[in-house]
Amino acid sequence: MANDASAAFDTLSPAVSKGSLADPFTPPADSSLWRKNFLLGAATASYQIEGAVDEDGRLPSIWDNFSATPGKVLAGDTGAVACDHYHRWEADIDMLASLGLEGYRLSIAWPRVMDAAGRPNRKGLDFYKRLLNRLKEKGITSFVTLYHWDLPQHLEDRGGWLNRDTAYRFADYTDLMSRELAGTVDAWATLNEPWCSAYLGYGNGHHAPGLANDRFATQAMHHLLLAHGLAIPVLRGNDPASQKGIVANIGRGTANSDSAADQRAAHLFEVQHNAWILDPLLKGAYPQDLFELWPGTEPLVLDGDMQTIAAPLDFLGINYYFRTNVASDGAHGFRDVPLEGVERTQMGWEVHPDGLRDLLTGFKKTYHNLPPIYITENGMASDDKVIDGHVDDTQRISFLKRHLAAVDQAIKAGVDVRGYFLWSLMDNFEWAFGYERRFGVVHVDYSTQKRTVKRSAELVTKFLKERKAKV
Ligand code: IFM
Repeated sequence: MANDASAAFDTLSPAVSKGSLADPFTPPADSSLWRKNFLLGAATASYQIEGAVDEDGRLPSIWDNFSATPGKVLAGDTGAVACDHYHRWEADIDMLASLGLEGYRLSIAWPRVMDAAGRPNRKGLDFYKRLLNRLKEKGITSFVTLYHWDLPQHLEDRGGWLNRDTAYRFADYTDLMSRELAGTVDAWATLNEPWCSAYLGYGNGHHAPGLANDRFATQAMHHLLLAHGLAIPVLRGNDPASQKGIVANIGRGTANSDSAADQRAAHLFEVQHNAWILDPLLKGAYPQDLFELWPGTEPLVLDGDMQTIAAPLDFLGINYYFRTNVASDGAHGFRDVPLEGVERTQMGWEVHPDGLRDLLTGFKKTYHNLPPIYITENGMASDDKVIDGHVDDTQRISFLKRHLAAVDQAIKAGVDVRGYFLWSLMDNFEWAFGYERRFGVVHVDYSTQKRTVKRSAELVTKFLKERKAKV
């Protein structure tokens, strides 16, 4: 039972530690990942793991309501219990530490820490204080995301991210968190993946709050970015020693043919997925061709908003998962053309590590002020099963190795990448896909809450131990 996570598993399973198992993970000797200051960690998010949705004064979030609505989440799953991390956090942090992971990216549930009148909820705050102090004791670098999609429902009732006022409420929430938690957080990220909040939440309705309107998506995006811009100076004032940034999901779009129309389609795909977020943050302007593509969807932008949004960043968090092959839609947009015969994950997403390298090196050319980068999420879902106490997640091992190699190539090409967080520390509530899709490097049996370390995590641990031992 060496890899039973309910026990202390400082030791690796005999097969891995004795080297009798092939090691298809460890990076080659010339990889920059051997640098001891390259942070290797794992990430989670509050609604996906915590459970305890109505304990200790937590208010309802948009995801409680969305997941309780029939037909919105696969199998009717909800985050009501999830990984029960709210009660098991100590064992989970012990597990993280025993895996040798050096960084932990978590998010704070806004509805857990603040009431509808903006007053602190002490019990909720104490949960995060205890957790962050424990990470500090263990010497684990903490990356804290303030908003990973669980908006308090009372704010959605007043328009959510369609209401400009939500950006100011977010600044108040940031103020409270950074005063209360100053000194315990190494790096703050304002938002996780504003593109997903805006487009999946307000554009196509696949995520909470479930609205579907193109104009809503762009306005929500503007208010999210404004919230970010308002929060950065608040964080600087309250917690000067920490790093401040934001986390963006980025997408690689490649053209289905050499035709000018398909090349333009691939360009527009990347404008819509990447420049739409990175241009306002790093250039203080929205990309022009975005609204030519979708006329009439321009958000309402007030004087001064773009300067607020372009507040200097200490780091940029990048989440990367897959590539999309596109062709012209015959008008002035693009359409997906899924490639045949390519490797895919349980999500159906194409495995394409080069896309990560190409995007990173492209950003370096496009943005002269590109801040230091952390890959704040990368990983894959597979239908993992525990067999004889082990989970042999072969595809994930290969996926991680190839994506880390892509990061190494980007570093060698001059991109300042300082760390990488596995998505995710453990299997969890995968939003509209519920518990079916397993992204963890630790398996969770949801009927018993037993954690089982997957082979991928063991190999990461083995590498980290070897790296630590190197003089
Ligand atoms: O699970 C999500 C996470 O919450 C945000 N980034 C993508 C992951 C996989 O879909």
